[in-house]
Amino acid sequence: MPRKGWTNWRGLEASLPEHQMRSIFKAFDINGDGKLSRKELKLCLKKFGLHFAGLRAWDAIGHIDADGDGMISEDEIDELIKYASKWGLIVTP
Ligand SMILES: [Ca+2]
Ligand SMILES: [Ca+2]
Repeated sequence: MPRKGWTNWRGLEASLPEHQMRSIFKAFDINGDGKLSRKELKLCLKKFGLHFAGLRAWDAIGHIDADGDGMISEDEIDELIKYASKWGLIVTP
């Protein structure tokens, strides 16, 4: 898991390249099933220093989860990365 540059990041005037954002999301697949559950996403958003991580995770999955399994699969991570801008996380190409 990457340790530098984002651990204490609060989303203020900070940005992450897309590939790094993706690897962070993947690192939070704690049970290794290849998908992010709401619980895993919540932990990830907390790590980003976001408030209301649980609500945000709920909201994001509601919008992004295309196949309705309640989790963010690898395909859906692309949408999650786009969604991150709504939380003030700046993603650069
Ligand atoms: Ca998982
Ligand atoms: Ca899904």
